[in-house]
Amino acid sequence: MTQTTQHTPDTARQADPFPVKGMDAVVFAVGNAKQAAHYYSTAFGMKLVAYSGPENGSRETASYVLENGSARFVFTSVIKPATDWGRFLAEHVAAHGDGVIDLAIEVPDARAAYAYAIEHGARSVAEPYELKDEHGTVVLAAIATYGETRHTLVERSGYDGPYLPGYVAAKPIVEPPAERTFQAVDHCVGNVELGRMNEWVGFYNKVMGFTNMKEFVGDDIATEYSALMSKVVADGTLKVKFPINEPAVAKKKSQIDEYLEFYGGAGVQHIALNTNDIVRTVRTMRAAGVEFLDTPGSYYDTLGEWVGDTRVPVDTLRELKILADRDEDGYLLQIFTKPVQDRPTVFFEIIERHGSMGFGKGNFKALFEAIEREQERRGNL
Ligand code: TYF
Ligand code: FE
Repeated sequence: MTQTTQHTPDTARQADPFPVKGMDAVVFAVGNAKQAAHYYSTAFGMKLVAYSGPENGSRETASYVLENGSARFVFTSVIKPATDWGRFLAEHVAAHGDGVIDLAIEVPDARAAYAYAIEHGARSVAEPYELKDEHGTVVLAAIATYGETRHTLVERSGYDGPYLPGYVAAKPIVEPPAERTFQAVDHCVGNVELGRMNEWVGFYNKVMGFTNMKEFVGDDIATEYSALMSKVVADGTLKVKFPINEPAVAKKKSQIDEYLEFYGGAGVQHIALNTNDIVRTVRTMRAAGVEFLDTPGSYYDTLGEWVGDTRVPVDTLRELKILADRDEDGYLLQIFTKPVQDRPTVFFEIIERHGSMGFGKGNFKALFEAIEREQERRGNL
């Protein structure tokens, strides 16, 4: 496969202009947060830790906070719109279906991060504000990114509540699996409109000082079979990684076009989750009813020849339809769920990394063919 190489992240940089601690939360606006909390508990093995709703003074919205290691998802739905926020949530769900409204980033200094972003051209969504309760103070601010998505910048050092002021601790909905299904958010991918990928890559370069990672899908591969172009931006420590996809004009309708049509514009396409034991994770999630993309047996017939030895025997990868890829730094194992709502929009990736900091470019052909088989089943190809 042809691959173009770009510069690796600029590690020589003196002072990080936009220091980040990691992802704070992925916030979803959904039609029914109560049932979403149940699905992510029983199917994804996450643990409900905090809640905000009418019982503790939030009459307009209900929000459920679920965690798995450092991965934190928040599911919010509107009960009865009364303010601009409630109307925003209602309209977001009407326009986009269930989707991600916020890729919240934890920063050491939210005011400084916000000021840097605004100075470098970000559009403000919320000026810095404080939330306080008996557990301490959290400083938040928010800037706009692609579509109707935002980045809330969260400064929470010293805060010891279950999530944010306004939330109360909650008990797990079911007993979580004995061993974690995943423990962190690896990367969060955005789909943007045709021709706008470089603009959004430039946005992260300027506004957050993020640099481009070397792996990307260029024109050559795009038109051959993948029907998308992709570049990855990351902070200097690689704790926050944001691939950006745009559709490519190819023989078939792009999977990105299908997303843009059904989501109603740009938005978050997939969230990748790190596991140390992808075999256990996939067995657990499959047993709980999570659907993964299918990979043809022929993929495994030649896999060993080019990927070499991995922790998991090829027969097990074949049984569970797990993909493998190797680069100069090591290898990775990955698998993709089917979309997790009725619209063919948001899905998840499970990834086990052994040295490789790539995104599975060796799998793009097999992966995109699997996605296209699903597109065809939906009548959208
Ligand atoms: O995050 C990535 O870049 C990989 C590859 O529709 C990928 O997971 C890219 C596009 C896509 C599915 C996966
Ligand atoms: Fe990915």
